[in-house]
Amino acid sequence: MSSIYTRPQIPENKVGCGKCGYVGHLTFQCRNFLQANPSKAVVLDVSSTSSPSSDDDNDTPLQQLARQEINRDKQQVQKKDSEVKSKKKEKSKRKRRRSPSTSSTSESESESESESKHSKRTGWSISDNKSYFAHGQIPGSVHTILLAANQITEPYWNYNDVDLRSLVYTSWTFTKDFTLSNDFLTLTQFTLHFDQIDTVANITLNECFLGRTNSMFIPYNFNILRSCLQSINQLRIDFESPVIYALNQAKAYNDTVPPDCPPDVQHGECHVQFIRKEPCSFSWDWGPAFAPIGIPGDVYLESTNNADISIELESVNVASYQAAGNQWQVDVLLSSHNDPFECQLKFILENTSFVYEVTVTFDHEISISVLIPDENIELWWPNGYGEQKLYTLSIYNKEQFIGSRLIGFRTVQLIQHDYGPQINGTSFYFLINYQPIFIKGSNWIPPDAFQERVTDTDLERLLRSAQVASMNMLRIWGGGIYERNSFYELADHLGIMLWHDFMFACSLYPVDKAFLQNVHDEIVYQVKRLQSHASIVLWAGNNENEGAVAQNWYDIPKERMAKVKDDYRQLYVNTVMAAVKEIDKGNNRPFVTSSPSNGIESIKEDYIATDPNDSIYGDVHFYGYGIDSWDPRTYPITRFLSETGIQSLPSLDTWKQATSNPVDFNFNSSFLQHREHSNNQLTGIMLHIQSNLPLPVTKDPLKNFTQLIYLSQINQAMTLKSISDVCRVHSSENTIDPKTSQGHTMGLMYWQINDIWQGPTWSTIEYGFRWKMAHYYVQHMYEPVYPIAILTPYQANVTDETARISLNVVNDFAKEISGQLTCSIHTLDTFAVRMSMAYDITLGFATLKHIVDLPYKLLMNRADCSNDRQYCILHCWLNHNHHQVDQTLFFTSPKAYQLYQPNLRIENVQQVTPMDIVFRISATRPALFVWLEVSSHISGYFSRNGFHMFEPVSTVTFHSWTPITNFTSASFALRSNSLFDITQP
Ligand code: BMA
Repeated sequence: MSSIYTRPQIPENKVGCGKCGYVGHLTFQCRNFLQANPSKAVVLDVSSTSSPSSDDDNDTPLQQLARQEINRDKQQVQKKDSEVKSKKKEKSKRKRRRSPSTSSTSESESESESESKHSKRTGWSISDNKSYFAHGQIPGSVHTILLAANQITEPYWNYNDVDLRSLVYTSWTFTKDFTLSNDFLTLTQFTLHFDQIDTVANITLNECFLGRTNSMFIPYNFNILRSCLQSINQLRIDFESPVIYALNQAKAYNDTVPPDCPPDVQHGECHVQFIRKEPCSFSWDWGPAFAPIGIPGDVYLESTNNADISIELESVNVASYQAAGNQWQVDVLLSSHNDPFECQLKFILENTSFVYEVTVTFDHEISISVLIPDENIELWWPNGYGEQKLYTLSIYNKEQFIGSRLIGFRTVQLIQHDYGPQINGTSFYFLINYQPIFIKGSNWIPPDAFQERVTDTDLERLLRSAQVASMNMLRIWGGGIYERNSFYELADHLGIMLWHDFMFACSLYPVDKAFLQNVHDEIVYQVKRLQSHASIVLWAGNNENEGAVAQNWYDIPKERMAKVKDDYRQLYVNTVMAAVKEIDKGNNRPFVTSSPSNGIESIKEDYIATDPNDSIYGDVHFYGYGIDSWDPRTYPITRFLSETGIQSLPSLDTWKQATSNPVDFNFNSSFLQHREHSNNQLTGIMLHIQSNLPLPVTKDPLKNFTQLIYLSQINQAMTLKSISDVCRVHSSENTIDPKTSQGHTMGLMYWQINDIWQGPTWSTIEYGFRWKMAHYYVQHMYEPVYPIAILTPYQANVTDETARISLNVVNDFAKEISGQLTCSIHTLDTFAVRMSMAYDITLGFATLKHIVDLPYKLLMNRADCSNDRQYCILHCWLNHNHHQVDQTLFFTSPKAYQLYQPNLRIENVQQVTPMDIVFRISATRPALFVWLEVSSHISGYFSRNGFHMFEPVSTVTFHSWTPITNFTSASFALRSNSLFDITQP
């Protein structure tokens, strides 16, 4: 197998639909039908997990959260119960809508389908009309259906990402045979509904051509003539190759739209900007190009009587808080296919006394502003700042239930103010419920190349991993997908705010009429679907495209730049932003055109700032690969750092999910290079390791590989910690340097929390949910009350009279805290402390407090470290409210330290709850970067990991995601190592 990948030649004669293939915006064409409330339906296939608009609550995140005893008080739990009940109510309504009633039963297959989920999902056939034919189930795609039918091996196995590529260079036909009852067929209107279809396909039912799809980001509804339906039917979906479609669209376009292709190292596909499909499905610098073809969502056929009155709930938006009246304006959008009629609407905020009734004349669409007094509600707060109170708003027409949404009440302001005449730039921070929030977060990418493989449990594990690491925001990055409803519900419940990009990334885009209309429909649909979520606090037009235009990443000739800039504004200002403003009214959700951007300064510069990455405006993306990433001086001091990070390798257990070939388990293997999708990163990882850490000396290749994995993870962990410390220590307005105007950093979202597959990437959680060392460091560096120790200059010489160690504490809590900070100087040969100092501290809300500047030379003298500074380490403990947070400051790189055998031992391993294992770890000498691992079949996380031991005993808990049955120490297979092991053969 070669690691050099050459993009296969696509045969020229395989021409897709070309420019004329676009047949309009079907969602709008069928709009009234979409809103109809049909009395009969045949569910062709329904997923409770994969559809973006699936409301099935068999296994809702709510219930999972309840089951897993998330820390909520009793009242909150009761609230959830009532939410679940209210969801059930909506579900039962939907059931009535989509399932055949007993009296109007369709025949055999469709009847049993509507009753049994499993059978519902089966019964599809797929074929490329050449080599493959398989039966399968929906939600599914070519790859996952062929895998289940044993016709291909696991797509993530080995080099399958390229070996299976030809699967998406060809067209595929999906068919489904089904029967319909006479009763079903007696109604007057019929609609075929796809929640999601990926992506370009012609839809035919029996002999009738229904229409065409060309966006995975909008649902499709097709009106069906009665004459097209029979008792025995066949639905046929002819998919085009997305790769060939994109190529043909690019060819037919009257301009070049760079970049044509991703860099070769990504083994990817070209022209992804010409298809409204997950951009990273054509490859990214951390992910494969599977370019899936299939149906990731629900498909169903509905029949209804045109004359029946029906009202659909389109969207709910907590639009604004009216301070003058102490009330909240909640906009509710309803629609109906019926001719104008009068109705009595009732709005109930469940579990409160709030009810609002109004009589209106309904003419197809109506927007009602419901005013809810403050006294009826409690606020929704981000994680760490208070509870996530959520309320179900139910809407009725007389006594008939129309729909409900789970909403939260919070105000959002993005504050961009001047600092006065002496300071340049503007601030960039979030006020939630009028309180400034320091944003601690990360960037989110799709958790799998095949959406149908992602379960709600998977999403919950990832989002819980963010929550327990004190994160309060994730950025849904613009190269991925709009996630399914349950993702946003989880974020609402966990207090994870979302910075939501629209799905445009790292590219110019076409701006022809059809493309812009498609984008408009997408934004309208997605904003309506998502705007009820309290967690979404900001929309962003795209990822990095302002920067791409402003700084001419694609070497566009000067004379073409004006057109490129106009096109940029046409897409993100006149189309995306205009659609958002049309739907998301009020003032509770700011919009920025790009990330990074200079915020209001970008607007002043007609949406394309000279340098959209300017550190004194808006948000910044920063990657500094050629420098010592542990050195805080490496990092710009920004107002808000929305992307930054460094790669590491996933664990050996994770690699074993992708290969079993022993030669692959090598840092220089072809396989590793194949999975590295970013130029020179592997060399970079090695250089970074060499700058700060000892290199393995073992001759055992597997041990060497495992140790390099460990070292790469230490490097990533320490890098993120340095970045975070720089951000948090500049989090106050007082830190602004009058010379540079830099300071007042109010947020960090490192790149990236999760992985799409097994590879060397920037993620802190591996594919399969294992936390890398960096995620433990994130959990630590995002502690709400956190001590920071910085030596200036970095790694100062011990004779430097000017060098200082500054001790600082940040408090994110919405209350004053007091406690004690104790700092000791340690060496690695003994647990005996050389010297200690303690400070009583009191901190107000959201404060950064500088505790003391210690003269470094004097301190080193006193601690007797002057001659052997490389053996001394500062270790601090902050005790507050029965909670301890530590902080370690190396005076030089760990590779310079003499390491001693710490004789780590694991003792007293005990299962204390079905999911928690507690144990003690002991050492005879201090140990650095103590790393704990358990058997690969157990998935969960430790209470701490990658830590330093400055005491002989430490107690650690392992929290498993699922109950561990038949627990034994042997099956748990707990093991530990530390930096000392690297120095051993
Ligand atoms: C940023 C992101 C991604 C990319 C990451 C790592 O620029 O927006 O496009 O994957 O850097 O290179």
